[in-house]
Amino acid sequence: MSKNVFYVTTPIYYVNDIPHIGNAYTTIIADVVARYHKLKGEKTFFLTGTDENATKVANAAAEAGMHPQEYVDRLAEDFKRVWQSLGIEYDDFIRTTEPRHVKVVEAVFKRLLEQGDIYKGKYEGWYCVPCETFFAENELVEGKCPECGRAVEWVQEENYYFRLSAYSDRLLEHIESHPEFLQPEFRKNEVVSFIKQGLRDVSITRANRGWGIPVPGDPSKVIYVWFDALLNYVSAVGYLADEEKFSSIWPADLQLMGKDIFVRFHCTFWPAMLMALGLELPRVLFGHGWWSIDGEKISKSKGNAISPAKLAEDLAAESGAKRDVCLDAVRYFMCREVTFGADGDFSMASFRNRFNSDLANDLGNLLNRSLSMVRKYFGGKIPRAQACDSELYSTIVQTVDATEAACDSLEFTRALEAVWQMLAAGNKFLNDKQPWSLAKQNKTDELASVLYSALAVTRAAAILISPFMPATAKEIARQLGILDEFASLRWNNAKDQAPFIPETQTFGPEPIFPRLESAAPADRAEVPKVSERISYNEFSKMDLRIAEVKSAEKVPGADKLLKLIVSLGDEERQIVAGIAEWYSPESLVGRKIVLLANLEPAKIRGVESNGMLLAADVDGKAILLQPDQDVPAGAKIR
Ligand code: ME8
Repeated sequence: MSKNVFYVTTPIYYVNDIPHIGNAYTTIIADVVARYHKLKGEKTFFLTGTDENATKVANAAAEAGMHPQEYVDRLAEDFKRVWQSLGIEYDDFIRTTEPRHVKVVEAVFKRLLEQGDIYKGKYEGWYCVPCETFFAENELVEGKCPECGRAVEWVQEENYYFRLSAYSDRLLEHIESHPEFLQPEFRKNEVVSFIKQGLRDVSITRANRGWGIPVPGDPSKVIYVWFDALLNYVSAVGYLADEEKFSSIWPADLQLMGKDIFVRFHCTFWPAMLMALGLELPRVLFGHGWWSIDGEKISKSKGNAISPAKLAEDLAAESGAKRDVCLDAVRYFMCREVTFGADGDFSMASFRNRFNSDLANDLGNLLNRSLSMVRKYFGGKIPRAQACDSELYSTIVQTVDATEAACDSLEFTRALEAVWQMLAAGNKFLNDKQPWSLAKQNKTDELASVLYSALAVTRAAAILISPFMPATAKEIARQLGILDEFASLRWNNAKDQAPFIPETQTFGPEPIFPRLESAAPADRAEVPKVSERISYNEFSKMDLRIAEVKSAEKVPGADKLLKLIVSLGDEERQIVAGIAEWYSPESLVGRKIVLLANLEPAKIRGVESNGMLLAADVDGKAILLQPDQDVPAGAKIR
């Protein structure tokens, strides 16, 4: 049988603590990728699991006063439970203490020993237990571990070695001839220079202290945890046990991990092991960036690790949204906030802001507005129309293609941005077509077509976001009255031009993401004193207008600034606004704002600004003002 399955993996996590948003990140991304490929109708296999044979796991068990086996059994269940609560749909969960894995590790060890890729030698050197890594003297930084800065131990042992040094040239050749192999590009360079520095053979056994996989025929030693752990990627899919399964799945299409274990382990040691076994190498190894929390490293000792499940629970209690939808908000935030590959920071302020602006506003508003008008004007039944408005339809088609291209190249931020641009186009479409006026003028056919089209955008969005936010997608489908068929829809169904059966009963609208108060009352700064009085004459010098945002983009090199083109009805002009921290450019397009229109022009960071956008200031955060009803651009504010 030949390979016909898209295979994606996460690292197998050490079971020395329960998962935090860092481990959750890799697992969420893998889940998004697997769901995306499934949605495209491909067979997929998504593997995660736990790394249980490490010294640090045994140490954590000792600290908890438990036998290591009892301890890992318990924590592996905790991991499974957390993944389940995060909506992670893995196909298999491998534990390295399972016999199916141990057998493969033993067999591989024996085989590589026989063929000379493993040999016995004396090891003397430094070992870092928390990182489970050997270091040469010159790799230490001030005598400490170069990775984590903690103390290292001097180890003197008769050990078995893996002949890594023999693979340098082949590794470099493979990297060069497979440009997709190591991603992102900037980390590839790190790998190449690491290999070019010269690879040393790796000691792959340690003294047996009662935990780990014993060396076959030499039980005084256990197999080094990384040699053991990396093999999970093949042992889980039938290597040496079920050749048919194995050849339908291996090689992996995408192996995901953090940058901490990219260069040395996954891009050097792992491919060399596979080469020694005569197995194909994975198609892509991706080393993503590191999450911090409020600018600080996530650490057990600081106690700042955020549990994604707890975060969602708190959010559900506060907002009244369903718990699984709140988990989707966490998934959304992590995929949207940072470019995949780069480091990111998790702050509650930016999380809450995305919840309100992207989810409650952009996504929620389009659904709520469209469905409430369907209820008001058509008794809640999908109105009769031939198809989606043709201009809006071409936006949908372009969005599906752009989102697909972005997902294929693992640019999840860009994928979600594309969907949010489509939502903005949907909201703008309603603003432009003014269905409420059509209703007043009894233009029923046109009204039906406008609402049908707006709903078509929400349906397309539901399909495209379903890998990222599965519960939300289903909830949108439920409110649209298409829940039954939704499970059988595929990616390309987002391009259906006549996606609804007219007269289908819709439900709600029920706000999926009720807005959060922007800051907890206790945190709120004092209300500033009202300034000195001015005369009406002075006030009337200010020409305040409603303006509509036509386009928005970041000002290069200025994190806080956005450049907007706004319409005042009969003229368009450019303004610069310091709101980039709180509003994404695409969330603004189509939105009405309040503008001080006769402020003298100024250059801000070299960019011309012709007017000033007004916003409420809450603890230094800008919150835009929006008219209560639809108001034409250019309307005067007095
Ligand atoms: O290294 N930001 O397991 P581990 C982003 N058992 N990702 C993070 C993160 C953070 N702050 N913290 C953790 C091991 N991760 C080995 C792997 S694989 C054969 C063996 C994620 O429990 C990221 O994917 O230390 C990182 O590589 C992984 O968790 C490390 O998990």
